[in-house]
Amino acid sequence: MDINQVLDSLEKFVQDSAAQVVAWWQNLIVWLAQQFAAFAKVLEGWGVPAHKSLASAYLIAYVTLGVLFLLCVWRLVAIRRKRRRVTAARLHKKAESPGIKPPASVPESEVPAQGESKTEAGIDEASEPLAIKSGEEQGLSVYERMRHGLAKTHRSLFGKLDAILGAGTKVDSDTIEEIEEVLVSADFGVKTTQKLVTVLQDRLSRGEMQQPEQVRKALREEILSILSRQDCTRNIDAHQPHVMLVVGVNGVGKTTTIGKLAHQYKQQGKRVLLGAGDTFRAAAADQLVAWGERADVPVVRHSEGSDPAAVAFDAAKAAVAREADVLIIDTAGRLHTKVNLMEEMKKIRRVLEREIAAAPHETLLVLDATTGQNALMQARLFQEAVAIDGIILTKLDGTARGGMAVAIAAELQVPVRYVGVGEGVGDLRPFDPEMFVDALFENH
Ligand SMILES: Nc1nc2c(ncn2[C@@H]2O[C@H](COP(=O)(O)OP(=O)(O)OP(=O)(O)O)[C@@H](O)[C@H]2O)c(=O)[nH]1
Ligand SMILES: [Mg+2]
Repeated sequence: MDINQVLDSLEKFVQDSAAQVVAWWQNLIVWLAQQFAAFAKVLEGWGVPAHKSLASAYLIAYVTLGVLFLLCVWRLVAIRRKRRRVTAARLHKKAESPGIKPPASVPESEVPAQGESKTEAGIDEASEPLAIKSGEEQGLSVYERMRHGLAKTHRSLFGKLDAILGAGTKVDSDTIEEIEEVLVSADFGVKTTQKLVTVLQDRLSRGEMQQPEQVRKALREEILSILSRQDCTRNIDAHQPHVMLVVGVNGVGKTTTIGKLAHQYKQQGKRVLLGAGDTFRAAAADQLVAWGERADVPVVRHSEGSDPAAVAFDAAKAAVAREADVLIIDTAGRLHTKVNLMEEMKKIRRVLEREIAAAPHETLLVLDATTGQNALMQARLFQEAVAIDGIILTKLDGTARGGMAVAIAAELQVPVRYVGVGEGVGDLRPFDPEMFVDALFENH
């Protein structure tokens, strides 16, 4: 077969195919014309004038097809939006899952090392530099500082709730399921989330919650009610000196918090004394002395490796002798000896009690909010060993896990007394549930 023959057969094939396609289209057009003519006849039967029946048939067919096309597009967009929301919530939950490591006991080997908490908080949080300037130094109001500190949680919680509760959303059990995922990812804890979800489901079944705005309102109300169950205030004038023992695992922010507290009490005109009960390393006492200098308050310290209970004894004696209004004792999160940390805490408490009636008047547990559910675990352990009067939740500014405050209030029955929202001296705020919820829910 030569090239001409090949070209001829190719040409024939193309011609045949084109003829077939043309014939197919002709048949289709003829068939459609027949259908339209038949439809026009039907319309005539319904009283449409003969000269308008064909045009009416075309018009009805086009309008019907147009509506069907628009319905399909709308449905596809709705499915895509829903899928994106669910995937985003799942990814967030995965990214923020705390990786709970239940310690059997708290001594040395099992207490997380300083800095570990930041790693557990996730790459995002750890890599973000912490604010060094306090809100006060930036000239922000108390509420603005709280808002500023809770910005990450607000963005995460509010952003996701917004995606779920967009305008025109039909509130149903799927919506509540999606909210459940968001709450768990913001570290409200499984138990607390369950409580909140049950309230939402009840309201939904009673028909009280049909609009997205009603869901937000119900959630806000319920969170506020959980947070308001405990009395967060404390009178420090009942005893003189009022003795505060600050405990918590290492790196959570005990020393920094004591520095901030000393500054606040000093500003209020109180005579403050600090006790450097963390004798684990010399730098710990140096750090407290630096805060003491900053707040202009004296510090009782011993050398590295000495008995923390001896520091507590000397500090208590000095507080009485100097007629201090407030004595705050720092403690170590881990020990150089194999002595159980909790036994050491009990010993410090016994010494204080012997020297000053009913002391310590407050034992405050410092928890790092960035560690999520691990912090709850630590709280339970400390609670079992020493009576905890209040919680100080630090580093709320560096995390999207602000839900921790709600989980603590709901699950530990211990009030959150203060929240740390930055490293600056003014970045420790007495915990105000109303302000906290506003900072979480109000549009920033
Ligand atoms: N962003 C932020 N950082 C904080 C906050 N509170 C403490 N920190 C930082 O957390 C780190 C550890 O704080 P420390 O006060 O040394 O913690 P600690 O519990 O005394 O640690 P140990 O003495 O090792 O047991 C420091 O870099 C503090 O500046 C807070 O509320 N927000
Ligand atoms: Mg310290």
